[in-house]
Amino acid sequence: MSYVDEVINQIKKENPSEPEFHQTVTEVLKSIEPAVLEKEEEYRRDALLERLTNPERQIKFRVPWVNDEGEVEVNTGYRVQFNSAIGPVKGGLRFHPSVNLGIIKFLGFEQIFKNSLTGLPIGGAKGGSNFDPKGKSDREVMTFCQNFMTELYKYINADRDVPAGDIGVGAREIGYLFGQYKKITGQFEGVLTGKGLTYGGSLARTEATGYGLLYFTDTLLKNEDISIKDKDIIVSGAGNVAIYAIEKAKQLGGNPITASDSTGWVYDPEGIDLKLLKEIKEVRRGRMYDYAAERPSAEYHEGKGVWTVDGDIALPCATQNEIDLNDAKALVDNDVIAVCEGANMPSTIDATNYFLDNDVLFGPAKAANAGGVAVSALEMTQNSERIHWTFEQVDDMLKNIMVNIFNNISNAADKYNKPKNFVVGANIHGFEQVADAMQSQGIV
Ligand code: NDP
Ligand code: 2IT
Repeated sequence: MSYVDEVINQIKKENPSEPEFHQTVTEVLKSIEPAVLEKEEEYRRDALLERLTNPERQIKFRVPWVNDEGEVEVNTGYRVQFNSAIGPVKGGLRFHPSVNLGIIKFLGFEQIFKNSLTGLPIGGAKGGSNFDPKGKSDREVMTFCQNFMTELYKYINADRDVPAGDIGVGAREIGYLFGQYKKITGQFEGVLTGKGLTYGGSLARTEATGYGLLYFTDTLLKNEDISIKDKDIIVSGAGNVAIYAIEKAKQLGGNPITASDSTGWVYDPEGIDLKLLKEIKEVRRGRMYDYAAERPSAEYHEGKGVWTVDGDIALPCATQNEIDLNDAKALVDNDVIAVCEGANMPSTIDATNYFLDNDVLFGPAKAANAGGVAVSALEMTQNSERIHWTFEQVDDMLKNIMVNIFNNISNAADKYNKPKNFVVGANIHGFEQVADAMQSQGIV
């Protein structure tokens, strides 16, 4: 049995009931196998893959809080500090009822390679809670965030671990978390990113993941002499990533025609009305059916199905495994040209392989959505220097980072005789830097 297969089997055995974690470990290790083979003796001797797939530290804690009715509720909090070989660990916090240890481990493992691809000095981590912010009052969200931070603050600081947002954690939650960290520690420091602009946040962080996704997609298409202009774009999600993907897609001349949430999706052939979408999602915290009710050109569909829409480019921006093999087949039947992942691991392994086998240009999440964490790292830099850069400065750096990521993963794919297989390219390029740093630092 190959070294990679041994480690995958071991991970499955030692971490039962964590299917998403198994999925990412299998996807990453299988695709880096050619690079591992080149140094197999050394890696086996030093148990490199065993160390890589075991988090440095995982913290699980109870978060009791009192709701508006005066009742006590108890949620579970997590922080998995996966790998600090190339820098202080960094990654978002997810608040969603589906959160469990396996989900946080899958996200933390992906984050190691994504952060490495940015070229910036950040290790990989992820955290969150099964708390559901939906339907909660601002006061309840604040109380929860304060109680969450009352435990988490013990394990983080600006040079150790710097959390940020993810599903269910946006500017409001980051503000409450930051306030509580400062109250407990007395330190005003860049311990979180995605902060408000008046207290250390970076311009363009809100937009960064969606904008970065489009800079990546544009670069990928240009490399094939394809223009994004006038292309119909199918977007899923209607949160932070989806909204700013739609915004940048429009600025580049594309035509985003769908958006979705967990209740349903809209098809709007005239192009998504961004102002209305922002008003409903960012201000009112409403649902996609509210959008359809106010937009005569939009059709509303309950449940799943957004991938059946005929479009040229697909940008999944909601959640993991939202594109399965049947969805991939529907997209390929409709001659989709490119699929670039805004969400983390939105395609199942079968769906990914189907895209690759059918010559769809496929931009994997850890490359395509790295713009968010990249600008988070730029926020850390600004905080350390106690300065603010302009929107244009940050946006230009983001563009460069996304173009570099594309070039680096494309070169890595070529080097291993898998041209245009950006899954292999991203995993190998991300892995090589982390592996080198780990080997240099000894058995730790
Ligand atoms: P938000 O919470 O802002 O938005 C999430 C969107 O996806 C909402 O429209 C939500 O619908 C929908 N969604 C979430 N879970 C599900 C589900 N289980 N089924 C169907 N729809 C769902 O999160 P973000 O936009 O920040 O994150 C979206 C994705 O992008 C995630 O995979 C995240 O990990 C990834 N990501 C985020 C980055 C960031 O900077 N924020 C950076 C890189 C990746 P509803 O409101 O109904 O739940
Ligand atoms: O998945 C991700 O890269 C994020 N949620 C952003 C992490 C960050 O630290 O900005």
